[in-house]
Amino acid sequence: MKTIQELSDIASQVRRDIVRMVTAAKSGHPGGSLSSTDILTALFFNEMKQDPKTWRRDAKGQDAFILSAGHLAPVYYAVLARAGYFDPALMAGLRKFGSKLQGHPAAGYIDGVFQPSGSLGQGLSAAAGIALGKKLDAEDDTRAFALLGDGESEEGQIWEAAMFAVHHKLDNLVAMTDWNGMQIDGPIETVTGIGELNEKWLSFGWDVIVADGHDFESILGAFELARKRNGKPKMILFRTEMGHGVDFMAGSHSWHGKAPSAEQCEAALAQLKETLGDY
Ligand SMILES: Cc1ncc(C[n+]2csc(CCOP(=O)(O)OP(=O)(O)O)c2C)c(N)n1
Repeated sequence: MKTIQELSDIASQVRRDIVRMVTAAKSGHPGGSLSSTDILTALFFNEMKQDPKTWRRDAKGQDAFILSAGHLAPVYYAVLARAGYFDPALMAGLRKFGSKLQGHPAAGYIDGVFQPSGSLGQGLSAAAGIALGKKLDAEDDTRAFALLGDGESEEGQIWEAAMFAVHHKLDNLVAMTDWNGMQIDGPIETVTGIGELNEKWLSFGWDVIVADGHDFESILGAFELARKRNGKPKMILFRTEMGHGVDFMAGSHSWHGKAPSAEQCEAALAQLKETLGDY
């Protein structure tokens, strides 16, 4: 278990990794990666039962995580690398031809990836399938997690999975939403309003927890609540800020899928503490 300070230090390094990777690739998705950094850092370093040394793609005997919002690959790769799933040097190859780190996660290239993603809306269904499999196998001590975007939640398949998970009483399923209020074309409410997400998930029969996705006490508290099973799948709605940690990216959808220039990269890195060494 990491302390709050340690988690915060790792998250700072992960944010540096994201900025450097996307700058080097000259493309990618920094905004949502930076908004979900604290969530995934806390998840991988303190919450999930998963060990890089014994990781198995069939998810048996360990927790599973599906990045449903597959465009958030930069944060996923950085957290996996820093947690010991693969050599951090691989991060330099993001989006390059032949690299194991494609622009959206591909399964079978690096440990830690159970399911390819990038086509929005599918990952919650995959996580629900894993959770149901664990129930059928009577594997009670491990769970399935999925991270969704709030823009992604405009996809119909999300709500099919929501009904499926309640129907099968998948209380071993923990979904999380990076609720940054932005998506590719602008604020969610101006693209296709999703309204009060908490009311929606509640009305679908889920156990809903709302937390601050940039406060580790709040994130860990939400995970603790989610651990208490009560017969329902859990949705943790994490309030976040697009581009969090880099002042000129913060709060703007324009950084959804755009690479910083070399100068912008330096300016961003200067705002982020280096703790583990750049790859
Ligand atoms: C099925 C599908 N439709 C459209 C896209 C293109 N797309 C990629 S990311 C994105 C917006 C997602 O918004 P959100 O989930 O809020 O992510 P964020 O902007 O916070 O990174 C869209 C429309 C896609 N990847 N898959």
